[in-house]
Amino acid sequence: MPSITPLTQNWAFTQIGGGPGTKLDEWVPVSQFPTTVHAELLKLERIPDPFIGLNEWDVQWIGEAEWSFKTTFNVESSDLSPTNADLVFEGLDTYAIVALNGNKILETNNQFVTYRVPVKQHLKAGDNELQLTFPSTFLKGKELEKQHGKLALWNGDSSRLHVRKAQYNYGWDWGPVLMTVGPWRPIYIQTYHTRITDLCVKTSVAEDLAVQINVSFALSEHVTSAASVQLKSLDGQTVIGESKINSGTGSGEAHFSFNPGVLDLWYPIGYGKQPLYTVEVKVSDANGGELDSKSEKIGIRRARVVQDELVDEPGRTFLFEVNNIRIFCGGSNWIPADSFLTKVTPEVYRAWLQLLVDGNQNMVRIWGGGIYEPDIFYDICDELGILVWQDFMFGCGQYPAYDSFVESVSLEAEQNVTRLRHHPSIVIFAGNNEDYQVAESLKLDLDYNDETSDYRKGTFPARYIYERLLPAVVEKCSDIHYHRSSPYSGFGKETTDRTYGDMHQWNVWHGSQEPWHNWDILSGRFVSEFGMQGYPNIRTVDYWVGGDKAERHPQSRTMNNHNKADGFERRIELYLVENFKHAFDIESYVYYTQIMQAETLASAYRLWRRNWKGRGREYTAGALVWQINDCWPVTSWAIVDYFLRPKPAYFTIARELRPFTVGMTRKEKKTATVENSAAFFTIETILNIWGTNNTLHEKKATLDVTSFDLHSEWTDNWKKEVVLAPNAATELWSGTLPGQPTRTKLSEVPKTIIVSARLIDESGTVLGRYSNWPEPFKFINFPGVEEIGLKIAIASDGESVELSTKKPIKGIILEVDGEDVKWSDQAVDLVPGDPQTVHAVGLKGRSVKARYLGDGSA
Ligand code: BMA
Repeated sequence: MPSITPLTQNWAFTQIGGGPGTKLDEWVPVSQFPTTVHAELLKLERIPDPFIGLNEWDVQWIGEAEWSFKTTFNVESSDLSPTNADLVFEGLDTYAIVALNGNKILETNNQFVTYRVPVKQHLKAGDNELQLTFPSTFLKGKELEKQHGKLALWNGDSSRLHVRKAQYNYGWDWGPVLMTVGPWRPIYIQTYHTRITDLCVKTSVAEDLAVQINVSFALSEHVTSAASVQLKSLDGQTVIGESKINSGTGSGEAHFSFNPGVLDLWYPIGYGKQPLYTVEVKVSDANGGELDSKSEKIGIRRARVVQDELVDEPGRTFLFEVNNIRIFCGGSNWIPADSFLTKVTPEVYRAWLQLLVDGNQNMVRIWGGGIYEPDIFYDICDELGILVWQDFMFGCGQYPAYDSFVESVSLEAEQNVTRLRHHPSIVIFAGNNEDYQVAESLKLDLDYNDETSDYRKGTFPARYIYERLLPAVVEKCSDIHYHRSSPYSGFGKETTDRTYGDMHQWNVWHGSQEPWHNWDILSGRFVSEFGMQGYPNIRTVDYWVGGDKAERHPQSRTMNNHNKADGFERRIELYLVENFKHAFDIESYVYYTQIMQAETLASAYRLWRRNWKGRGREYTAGALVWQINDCWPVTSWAIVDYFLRPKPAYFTIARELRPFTVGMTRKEKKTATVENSAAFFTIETILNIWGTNNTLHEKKATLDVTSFDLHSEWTDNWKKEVVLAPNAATELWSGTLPGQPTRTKLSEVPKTIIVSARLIDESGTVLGRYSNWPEPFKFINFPGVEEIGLKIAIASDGESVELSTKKPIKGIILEVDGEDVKWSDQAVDLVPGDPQTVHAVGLKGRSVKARYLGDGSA
């Protein structure tokens, strides 16, 4: 049987070659393995924490220096008896020259590739020395750029386009420039006579849900062997199918067929369970001696990307269907969870993905400027039922397609698709992030009707990769849908077309900087990116301020360094000034930017989920917010910050992704009462109410609508029995806003009417609630804090915070001094007669502070 020996001990590292800024001219033992230079120098306190203040700029020398790692490991002579001995490098960042006992055995140029090197001839019994030398990736990229030409991009140094390294390391509009270097993934020795080199399990599930499983495997050596292929339940106990194979060819196949209902299908969260099976291959020699065994966890599901014509709108759907169920995808974009990836443990991944599920989200997009995440990420998505959109690692650039680049990309794609293809959670591969948008904006050679040219000769050469190389690899190695890019429309349309494919709706924040209230007219068939910035928790701000009181204000140089978005000042203030009377001390700025982000993003999900109107009317089939996480402490579009502290937007989004929700809009309808007159008119305020239900069964409920006048005791309530259609949005009511008389002059200031709508089931449980306020909020003259009468009571369990009020309140954000707590909700909208309880794990009876609009802070 093959044996694997991880090489994790006796590693040391040093800086090579002297030169400016030499800081480490000795061999120093590493603190962990795998590792990277920054992580080690930080542990050694040889560098300041790049996440604090302006320290990022004190460590740039590391990215331009040369580094080396070495270890010695012992080999017993018995270890050398098997026919083969390979050294396997699962991830070297990025360019490395590898020597074993002084013999150069490998030269690498791709951070995303696993390198396997036969080394039997170089190994000796006793001590062996392995040395990895990493020249500067940044300088390598510069050389390649000089050689092959400067190309266009958004974010980072243009030389990044020539380098197969995590692109965000070059800096992004939410991330620092930290050019990591080192052996970032495991290294091990594998000895064997023969081994199973490839185990491929292709599952196809027919429309009637009958299942076909085709297993194929290959051996490294063509030996006469017998193999058994077993399909087992996940616990390995029950053998569901078995096939015996005798072969001398070094490969084998087995096929299993099952009628509908025999096997348990894998469903995304909210639609069923996530059963997993195991396919196990055991190969033995002619005498029955086991040669090797390999198993793969699989989930069986029928996943399709459906692009059907719509009943009554132009274009086509872009929706995900699993096991014949059409899924509204409410989720997020994922970026690498740390600038220093070796710090991201399986526990950290689980915490993030559990947070995503706890936020009622069912999809995560792994964005093209990061990394192909480790197996544990996808294992957890399989387990939790999170659908995965996987980009190939290209982001916002005019990438080259010269032979050596294409060769490296081809290996990278083949390896990563092969590694990822068994995960039921992965439902789409996308060729890149926004590279067609770069091409469109620069008017590069991009004729969407030209499907035949050799694009490598034009100004958008990477089209060859996205339209020839990658689809071929995905087709050959998996049965997962391939999409040329995100965004991509297809059907000859540009990426900004809102009626085909997926789209990145950045005209709120970027582009035309639309008001977020226009999300309804900015929607698309599948909105795979959109966002709004918000400050993180004040504790996170204080982490990067590092105690420097003079810098603890929104306009400081330190704050600036912790917001990388071009023109962020103007954009944040644009949306604040247009909507909120706000204050400028840092605590208030955290509050107002967070409420702004929470409002902006919640309304996007609310308005786009309304477009999911059942079969043939899936006008919008998904919304993936940019971004769920951060890679360092920063102000960005993230809805959860680097320290996994959710921002209020995380909770307002979670409320809009509950199985049942209620939504409302109020729009003014102006009608001229005298022909051609601009002076004589009426203005009615029209209120529309709808409900959504993402379960597969219709839901009966009571729609309970209460309207309040903020400046008097007037209220109005009515109830209506409603039926929410299954897996769709249902329009429930439309009419004039209660309590708001028709106006005839603009000087007649509308009343401040707040409408609270709740969906209540037969047991009295509130399925969903939403309060609709007059906007912009800045126009509202809030009553005094006394009159508002917010009451915060801590229940006897010391962790339940009961909120009640005398007047409607908008945007309550709760806070405690000292250690943070795990809140169950934030940015709460409260109305009289509908108290709400927020759970605060870790509160331990401490008093709770609240900020809200009209709390007197502005
Ligand atoms: C899109 C993303 C990222 C970027 C974000 C915010 O372009 O793909 O590249 O960080 O917008 O600007």
